[in-house]
Amino acid sequence: MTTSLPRWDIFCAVVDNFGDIGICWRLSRQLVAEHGIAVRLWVDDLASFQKICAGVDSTKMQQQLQGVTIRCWSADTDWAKEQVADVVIEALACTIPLAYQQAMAQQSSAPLWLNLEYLSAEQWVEGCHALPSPQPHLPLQKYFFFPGFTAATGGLLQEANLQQQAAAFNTDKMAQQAFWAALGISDSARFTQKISLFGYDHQQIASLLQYWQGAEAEVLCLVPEGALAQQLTLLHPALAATRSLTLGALTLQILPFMPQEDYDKLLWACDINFVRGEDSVIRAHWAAKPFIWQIYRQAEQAHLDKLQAFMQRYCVQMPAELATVVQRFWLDWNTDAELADSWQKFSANCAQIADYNQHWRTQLTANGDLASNLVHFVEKKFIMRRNFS
Ligand code: TRH
Repeated sequence: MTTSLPRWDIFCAVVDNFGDIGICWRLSRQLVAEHGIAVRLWVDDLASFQKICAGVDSTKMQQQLQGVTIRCWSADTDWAKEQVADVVIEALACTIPLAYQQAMAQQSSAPLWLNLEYLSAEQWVEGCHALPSPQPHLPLQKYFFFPGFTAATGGLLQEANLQQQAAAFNTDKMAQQAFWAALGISDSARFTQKISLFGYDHQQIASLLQYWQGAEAEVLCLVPEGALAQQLTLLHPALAATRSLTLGALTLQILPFMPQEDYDKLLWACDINFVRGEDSVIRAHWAAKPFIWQIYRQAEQAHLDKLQAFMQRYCVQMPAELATVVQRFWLDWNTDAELADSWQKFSANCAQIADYNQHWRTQLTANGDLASNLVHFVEKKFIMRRNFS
């Protein structure tokens, strides 16, 4: 007897930037590769998708990549012709088309419908994770599934072999050299601090650049193209043409956007990582180097509450003095503050922060990864349904 693979539909609406598609693509690949699930990923912006995955053809309505069926989610999609999946995920607060919702309600066995929520370290998340939410307009329930930093949440996205891959890369000098050479950096060993700088923008970025420029140690600062790279180019117009510039002890280099796998290597290869949004910050956790998070800005400074909640959780087992230093620079990086002074203290404590981050990574890994936690949740719900029908 052949049993068909469970079929999951993941819906991704790209709001802006790359976090939405970054998370959905990572999750889709992992469900296919590690859980043998047939995944259709519906994306409404293939051009953004192509930036993080060069294999995507932005003109195709349907394509297959790394075992995932990628479908262009457009206003013209005829939902009546589409088979409804066994599990339906609406990712990061997107809303799936009403016609598809109605088709779900008409199935003899309704699919399991999940809302994969935004990441937050706030306390209330634990109380809401996995709760059902009845839909007044349809005989269906939707479940909230929250990623998070504790065992009472859905955990964080992490591939099963990621830490082994990172450890292998970190001990393989040839692989590291090849990585730097591919970025056009032939003398990476010359730099005392290699810093990846992925962020939005910062009013006081010049104060940090000036500090690095005048530092005793040689600093290599790698800036992925985007808002922050543009800001640096306004400060140093020569960067527009040369993409690389040396100013005193500082070498600045703008990087082209790279595939997700290579971005992971950048985080492993650097000594300090500035990250942002929702996905790169989690990759920085797994790299376990000192990192600084620039949180996605929200109206009325709502993001600062989320930042505080995360810092409290993250720093809870840190020695108090170290926690003060870390939180000071993180706050300065997320506001308009001048950066040199708090950076100096953060940078001086990097060895201790790196040690702590290893311990923090172990703790988070023990919560299970988000894809596996999702699969277990779904299996449990289907077993319960069978038992009660
Ligand atoms: O791009 P972001 O700012 O995304 C944000 C956040 O997710 C935010 O919460 C969301 O509401 C908003 O988008 C719409 O940052 P984030 O989340 O780190 O996503 C970046 C993705 O891009 C991540 O998957 C890593 C990937 N990436 C590459 O693949 N190559 C690269 O060179 C770089 C720099 C990133």
